[in-house]
Amino acid sequence: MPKKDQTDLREYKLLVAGEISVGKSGLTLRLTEGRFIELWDPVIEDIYRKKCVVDKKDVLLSIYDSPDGDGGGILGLTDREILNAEGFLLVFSVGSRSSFDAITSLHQRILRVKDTTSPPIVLVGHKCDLPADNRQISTDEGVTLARQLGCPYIETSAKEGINVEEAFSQIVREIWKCNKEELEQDQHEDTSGCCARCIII
Ligand SMILES: Nc1nc2c(ncn2[C@@H]2O[C@H](COP(=O)(O)OP(=O)(O)OP(=O)(O)O)[C@@H](O)[C@H]2O)c(=O)[nH]1
Ligand SMILES: [Mg+2]
Repeated sequence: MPKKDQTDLREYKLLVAGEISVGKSGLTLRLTEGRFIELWDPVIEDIYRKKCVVDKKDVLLSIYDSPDGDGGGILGLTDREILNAEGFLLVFSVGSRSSFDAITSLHQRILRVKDTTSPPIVLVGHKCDLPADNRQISTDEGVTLARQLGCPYIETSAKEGINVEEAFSQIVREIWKCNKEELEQDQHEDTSGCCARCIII
């Protein structure tokens, strides 16, 4: 059987977004390069591509690691970057209350720009390796916010390699779920509209 080339694979465009310094690049680089980089040049913007297997399916992830633009983090994100993405990892650091507080407005902006009520999103509480006294956000708070946003919650660490692949797998599953719901909705509209199945003889 011929080996599957990267070009045959379905590509998933993902955006890793969150406040400045929450660890967006750390998370992305841990997945794509398998290592933790303590100091990363924050001005570098890039798209990383990585072939992964999600639920036994080969997929190609195109990950946009949002750069430290004007003002950094969320402020540097443009509408075009949001529009280009199919799935979103909304990242806060469990060691930073302000990064957690920033998630709600980021979420609202994504809904507005994408003009949809439920785009594929995973809420990520990053730097879960931090010791308990450095934590500002509990797991319960993360779970509660995710419930409000209607998305899954996962805690990750690039430093210790915790749940990194799982976070990216989860966003692919969310994309699958949304696409399936859209397909079912379209099929329903096709069959329920009065003229949808008219046959002119
Ligand atoms: N403890 C801990 N520190 C981390 C982790 N991931 C990243 N960091 C540290 O957090 C700091 C910021 O990491 P980056 O990955 O550059 O964060 P960023 O969100 O890409 O930052 P900007 O691009 O500047 O907005 C660096 O000092 C990293 O070493 C992690 O999983 N655990
Ligand atoms: Mg970065």
